[in-house]
Amino acid sequence: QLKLPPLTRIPTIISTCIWRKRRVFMQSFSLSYQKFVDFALDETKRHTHLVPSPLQEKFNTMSCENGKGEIRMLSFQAAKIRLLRSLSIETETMQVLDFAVFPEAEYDVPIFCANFFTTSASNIVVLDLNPLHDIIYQRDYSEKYYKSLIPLGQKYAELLPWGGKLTSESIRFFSPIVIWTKFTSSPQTYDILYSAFRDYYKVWLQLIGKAVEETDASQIFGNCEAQHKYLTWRAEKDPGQGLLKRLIGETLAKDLLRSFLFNGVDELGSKNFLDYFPEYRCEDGTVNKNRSIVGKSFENRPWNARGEFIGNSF
Ligand code: BLA
Repeated sequence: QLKLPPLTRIPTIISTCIWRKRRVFMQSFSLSYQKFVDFALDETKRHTHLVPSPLQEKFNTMSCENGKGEIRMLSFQAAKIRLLRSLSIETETMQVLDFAVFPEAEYDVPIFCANFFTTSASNIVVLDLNPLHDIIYQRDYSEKYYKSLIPLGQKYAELLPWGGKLTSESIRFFSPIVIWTKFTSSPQTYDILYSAFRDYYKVWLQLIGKAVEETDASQIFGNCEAQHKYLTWRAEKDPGQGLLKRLIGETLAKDLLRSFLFNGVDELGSKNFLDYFPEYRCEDGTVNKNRSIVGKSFENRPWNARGEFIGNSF
C-alpha cells in the first residue's frame, strides 16, 4: 500500500529536493573567469605588442591566509597602454575578476573596467569603459566616446538589468553604457556576461587603436590628473577592500591595492584623497571611513535610451 507523507512534511520534502538539485547544478557548473582573461590577452595581442610589466615580478600568485584559495595577477604594458592588469581570486566559495586597462596620459581614452564578484548564490558586476573626464557636464567628451556606443549599452542594459541603488559617488566614474548588475548564478547569465565582456573589450581596443596622441602639455596634464583622481578614489573606496583584507591580511591588501590594482596612485600626481574629495574630511582632518557621504541612490538606471543623464546631480 502506498504510504503518503503527512501534509505538513511536504514543504520540507520539496525544499530538500530543490536544494539537492541546486547542489548538483553548482557542482557541474564550476565558474571561472580565466577564459575572460585569456580572451582579453589574445585579443589585445592581435592589435598590439604586449610587454610584461615590471610589476609582474612582485605580483604573480598569492595564497589566501587560510590556504583555501589563490589570487592570480597579471600585468602588461604596450604602446598607448600604461598598464593592463588582471587580478583573479578563486576560492571554494567565490570567484572574483578585477580586470582593468589604463591608457598612457597622452590619450584621453576611457579606462576599461571589469569587476565581477561571484558566490554560489549571486553575482555583483560592473563592466564599463569608465570615462576619464566628466560626461555629465562635459558633453563633448561624452559625444566623442559614447555617442556611437549607446546601442551597445542599450542591448546589454536589457539583458543585464540595472543592479539597484549604489554608492552615489561612484556614478561620476561610470559611463552611459555602464553595466551595473546583480544576478543569481547560472550558465546562461555567465554566457551573457562573457559576451558583454568580449563586446566591450573589442570596442575599447578600437578606441585605443584609433586614439591620436595628444601633444598639448596642458591636455596631457589634465588626462594624467583625471586618471590620478580615478585611482585615488578606487584605492581608498573600492568595495573589494574589506574582502581582500580578510583574504590576505591588512598589510598585503594595502600594498596590493596601491602598488598593483591602482598602480599610479603614488606616482601620477601629488594630490591626496581629500584634495579631490573634500566632502570626506572629518573634523579632525582624517578621511571619513564611510564609503559614501551622500548615501546610496540611483535605484534605476540614471541614463535614458539616448545616453543622456537623467539622475539627480550630486
Ligand atoms: C560591491 N562593487 C560593489 C558595488 C559596486 C562595485 C558599485 C556595490 C556597492 C556600492 O554601491 O558601493 C564596483 N564601484 C565599483 C567599481 C567602481 C566603483 C568597479 O566605484 C569604479 C569606479 N569587487 C571587486 C573585488 C572584490 C569585490 C576585487 O572588484 C573582492 C576582492 C567585491 N564588490 C565586492 C563585494 C561587494 C561589491 C564583496 C558587495 C559588498 C559591498 O557592497 O560592500
